[in-house]
Amino acid sequence: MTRVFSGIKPTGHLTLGNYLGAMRRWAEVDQHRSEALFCVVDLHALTVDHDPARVRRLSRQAATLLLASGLDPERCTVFVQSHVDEHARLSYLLECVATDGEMRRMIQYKEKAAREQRRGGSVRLSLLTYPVLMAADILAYGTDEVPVGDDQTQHVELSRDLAVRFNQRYGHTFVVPRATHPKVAARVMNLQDPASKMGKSDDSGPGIVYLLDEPEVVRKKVMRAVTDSGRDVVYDRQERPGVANLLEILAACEGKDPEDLSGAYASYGALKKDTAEAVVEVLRPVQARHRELCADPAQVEAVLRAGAEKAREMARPTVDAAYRAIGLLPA
Ligand code: AQP
Repeated sequence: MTRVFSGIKPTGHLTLGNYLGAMRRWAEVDQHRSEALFCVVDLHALTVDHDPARVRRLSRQAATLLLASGLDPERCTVFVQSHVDEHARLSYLLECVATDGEMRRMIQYKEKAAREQRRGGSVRLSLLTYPVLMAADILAYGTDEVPVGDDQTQHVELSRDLAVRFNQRYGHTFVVPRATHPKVAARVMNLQDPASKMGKSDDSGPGIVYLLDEPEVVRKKVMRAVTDSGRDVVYDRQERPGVANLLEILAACEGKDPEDLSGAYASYGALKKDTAEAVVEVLRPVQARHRELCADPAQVEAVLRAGAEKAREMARPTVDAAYRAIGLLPA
């Protein structure tokens, strides 16, 4: 059976981008057709300046939202990365295979390092090395497929490169994974700045729809989305990025094609109105389930405990094999 792994980092409140680009597919497709693991990758949230209490709070919220979005612990494994030591154990070995040059070429490193410096902060070493930890997250489980948004393509490529390199040097140990992306909304853009991805660690603002935004807030944000100078509704990501973004969001919510939808609208206003309502409807059941789960935090904790135990058992044989293959004495 295909093995699937993916994660979400508690660096902010989860967004519509996270949902349409990743989480929804995990719940609707991946957990039904594969042996799937989904993880709150909390160690990755420590790579930038952070408030410990906030990371704890956001980790709990992310786990709750994963379940609220439809992940079923009977069908898949849901857990928190730091509860499973194998991730960090394997990460060090992979650092011994990765090179300084390939880490510095990571686009997200360049962007985030520049952002930290603009904010007057220092760049943590972990910001440079976290793609290796991400590779460990993936490779520890013998993962075949990594369902992610577009922005993670380079990181999954690195995982592939490290797996191939390790296998060539030390003998076959890792499955070589591949990224999979949704057909539409693989990169949901910021509603106020359609040149930038809707990212949860961006400074909060009217361009980001959060999964827990009230319907009225969602409507306001979508109605105020930046559109383009033209008047007609055409699907053109290069020339009309604002309208294309709305068409993709609407298409993803309704399971349609953005190009087909463009022909159905004569004005930006009508497109925005339908998009706002479609987003409100997609978020409604997630928010309702989230409220129920918040009333029973012990249930979420029990899922995470059981998930970590299962994940540990799944990861340990591969990580132990990697330790032996690279030349370390068995304990
Ligand atoms: N805008 C997006 N459109 C489509 N997919 C997205 N994802 C994130 N944003 C979008 C996908 O959601 C999964 C989890 O994302 P993440 O937690 O790794 O990253 P993030 O939400 O993008 O959070 P940050 O803190 O703002 O991270 P950076 O700055 O690293 O991008 C992934 O599958 C991701 O592709």
